[in-house]
Amino acid sequence: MKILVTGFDPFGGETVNPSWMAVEKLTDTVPGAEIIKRSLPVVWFKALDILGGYIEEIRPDVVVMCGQAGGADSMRIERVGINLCEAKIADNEGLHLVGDPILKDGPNAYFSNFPYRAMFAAVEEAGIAVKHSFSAGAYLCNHVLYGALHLAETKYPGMKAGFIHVPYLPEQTEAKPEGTPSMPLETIAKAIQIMVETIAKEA
Ligand code: PCA
Repeated sequence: MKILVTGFDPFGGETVNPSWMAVEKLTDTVPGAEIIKRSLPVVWFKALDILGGYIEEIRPDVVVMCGQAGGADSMRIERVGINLCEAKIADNEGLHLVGDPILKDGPNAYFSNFPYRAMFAAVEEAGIAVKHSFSAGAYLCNHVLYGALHLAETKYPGMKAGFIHVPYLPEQTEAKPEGTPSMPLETIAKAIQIMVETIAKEA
């Protein structure tokens, strides 16, 4: 089995993105699967084009995309991608979208189809905070989740996909309001590693 795992570039004034830092730390193989790691730009439609290119080249069985959710106090397993581009901030190339569809005439939403329940249980068992989430927002993380699930539906039958949101690193919260939650990089990386190992067993 091949599992493609992605993280994002830094965005929104941050100098790092814990999602890519954690993905980079994953092992290259787990029992039953090869892990292929790639980063994606925080740029509307370009991120999807690049992801589509990786999928075409690698032909993964499962796509696990990861991104930063500033303010989250746990790992978040995203269960839904919606057909909407709407954000308070522009992307990394200055494009600001408010209310555009990702795909004109596309379905309103897709559900993640990676083995989220087993992934949740395995991370919880390891003592790491994790939640199911029913909105990945409407910025780039939702964008690639919806896009990957649409590709699975229309072009790569049987491919599974889903999204994992991760908290800030402690160092990112130093200049932010007191109480802004964070998680150490090692913990985030361990949680993603456990989820990927679970996918290799379950998917
Ligand atoms: N988080 C953003 C986009 C890139 C990232 O890491 C999001 O939640 O949409």
